Amino acid sequence: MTIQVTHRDRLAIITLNRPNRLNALDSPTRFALIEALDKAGADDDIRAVVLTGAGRAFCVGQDLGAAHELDDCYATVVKSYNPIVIAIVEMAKPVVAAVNGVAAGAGLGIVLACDVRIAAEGASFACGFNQIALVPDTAVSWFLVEELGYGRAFDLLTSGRRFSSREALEWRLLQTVVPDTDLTEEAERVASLLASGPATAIALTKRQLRATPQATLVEVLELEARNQDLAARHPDHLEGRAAFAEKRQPRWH
Ligand code: T3D
Repeated sequence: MTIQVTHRDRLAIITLNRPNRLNALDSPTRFALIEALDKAGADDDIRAVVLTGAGRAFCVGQDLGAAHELDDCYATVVKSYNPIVIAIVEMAKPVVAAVNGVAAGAGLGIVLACDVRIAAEGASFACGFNQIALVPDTAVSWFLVEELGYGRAFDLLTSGRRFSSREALEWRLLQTVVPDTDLTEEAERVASLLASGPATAIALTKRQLRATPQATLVEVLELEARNQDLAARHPDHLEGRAAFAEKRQPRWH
């Protein structure tokens, strides 16, 4: 199984599982990942997802050994890379990247698509694409410019420079860096915390934040108003207010 899924409490833990290929993505692995993400998104018992890699890498992007997949890059990207990004960003649940090792190429894009990014101290990152005369895909261009601005994005992409977890944290590509041995526990702790939160409000917040970069201020104000209306009508809001008034922890639906 190139993608392994385990369920723990209300978490789906999705592991890229080709450790002897540094979790490089071949076509079956990409489609299995899309399926695992879609299933987690549709499963009402799952409230948050952790995405990680087996072995010493998180994911080194396209399996360069599967050369035939590069014959029709447009189809490969549109049919199997883009849907991975879309499955993560459109999932109405938080997705936590637990970056256990090197993330390169599309592997970097997958990390950047996640809502929370936690990395092991020993993990590292590289863009990769230009070094084999390809261009960034898997939304790497979008996320790097969004998060770092044009200049640093251009430098990282064209130089191919490998950068550390510490640098990624400093540049705010990551939320947390932890000792290697603490990664799983920390990622699952953060995911569990999110899973125990008010699911609808968190899902609407995610949708709202994801829409913001493309929208005008006026559009964001309208979206906020509409989502606030939805959230305010949800039983979780009544519970939140009651818990606040009674000075107790809320019990979310
Ligand atoms: O249509 C389409 O498919 C287009 C889509 C493109 C999406 C993409 O993701 S393109 C970008 C593809 N990825 C890369 O270009 C990254 C290539 N790898 C590297 O730059 C380096 O390997 C790393 C920086 C990731 C890690 O370096 P290091 O020093 O830790 O390991 P290494 O020695 O370079 O690699 C170890 C082994 O993994 C090595 O195999 P060997 O010699 O031990 O048999 C290496 O060939 C293999 N490996 C690394 N990356 C890939 C890979 N094998 C297949 N595919 C890879 N992407």
